[in-house]
Amino acid sequence: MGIQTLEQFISKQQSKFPTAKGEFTHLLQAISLAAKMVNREVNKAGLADILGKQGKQNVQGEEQQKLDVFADQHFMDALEKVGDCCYLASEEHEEGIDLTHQTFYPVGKYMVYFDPLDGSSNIDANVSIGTIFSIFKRVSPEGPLTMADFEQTGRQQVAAGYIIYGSSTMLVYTTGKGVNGFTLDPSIGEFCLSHPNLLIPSTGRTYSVNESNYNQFSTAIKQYLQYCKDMDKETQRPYTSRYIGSLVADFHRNMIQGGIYLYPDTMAYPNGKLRLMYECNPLAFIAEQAGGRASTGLMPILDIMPEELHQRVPLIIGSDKMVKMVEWFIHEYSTAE
Ligand code: P6P
Repeated sequence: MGIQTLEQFISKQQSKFPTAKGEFTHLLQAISLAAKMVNREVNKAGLADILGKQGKQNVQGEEQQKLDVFADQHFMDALEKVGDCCYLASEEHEEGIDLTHQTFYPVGKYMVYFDPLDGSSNIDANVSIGTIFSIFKRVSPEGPLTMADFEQTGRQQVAAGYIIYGSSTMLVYTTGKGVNGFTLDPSIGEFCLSHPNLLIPSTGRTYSVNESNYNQFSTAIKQYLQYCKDMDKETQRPYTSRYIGSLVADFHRNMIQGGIYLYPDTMAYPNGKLRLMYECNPLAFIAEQAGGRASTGLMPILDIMPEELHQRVPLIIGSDKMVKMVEWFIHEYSTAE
C-alpha cells in the first residue's frame, strides 16, 4: 500500500465520482496548503517574535494572539485565491466576506466557515491548538448570494474538518463518506493517510468539561457529572476527567479513544460558548460520520437552523452512548423540573 498523500487520496476519491469537476479537490488542497503554513509558524512560535499578544481584540472580545491573525490571513488568502469560493467567514471577522462581487479571482460555489486557530489562548503554554472548517455549497445558482444560501442546517454541509497542531500535525476531514485522518510528514511536506475510516468508539471512559462552571450547570448536567464519578464496575466508572481547554485537542482525543466533551450553557454563556457555524457544525458532521453523536442536549447540532454568523450553542459531543446518556439525564430532569 505504501504512503498515500492527501492529494493521491483525494484524486482516488475523485475517480470514484467522475461527475465532480475536481474543484472540490482544489479547495481541500488550498486548505492543506494554509495548514502547512500555519503549522510552520505554530511550531516555531516559541522562537519567533510572533509569540504573545497582538494587542487587538477579535469580534468575540477575546485577546487576539498574533498567530490567530497569521492563521486567519493565510486561510482567507488561500481560499480566496483558489477560485472555488463565493463566501468566507472566520471567527476573527465580524462579517463574512461575499466574494461574488470581486472580479480579481474566479468565484465558485462553496461557502467556507472557519475558526483559524481555536484554543489560541494556549499558544504560550505550548498546548495543542487547531483549525476547524465547514464547507457548504451555495443554494442559489449564481450571482449575489441569497438568504437561502445562509438558511442551511449543518446537515447540508458538503465537507468539514479540523487540523490539530500537536505532537504531530493532523488533518481530519469528511465529505459525507466517512472520516479520514492524515498526518503531516514534515520531511516531505505532505499530509499522509494515517487514520483511514476513523470511527469513534461507541463509549469511553473520559469526560471533558470545565468543572469550575459546576455551580452554573443545570441539575441534569450536575447529576450527569456525579454519574461520571460514581463507582460502577460494569460501566467502567468512575470515568477519568481530561480537559485541555482546546476543543480540537479534547475532541480529537475522544475521537481516537472514545469519550465525551461538554460545554453546556452557563451564566457567562447562556447559549453555550462554542460557535455553531465554525466549531459545532463541522465537529458534529465529523462525529456523526464517525458513528458518534453531537447534540445541544435537546436536539442534534446538525438540525439547528442558523440565525446569525457567530451564534453560540451548547455542545455535547463524542461517543454515541455517552452523549445519549447526557440526553437521558436532561430529559429526566427537565420533565421533573
Ligand atoms: P473555557 C477555547 O477558547 C475554546 O473555544 C475551546 O477551544 C475550549 O474547549 C473552550 O473554549 C475552553 O473554554 O471556558 O473552559 O476556558
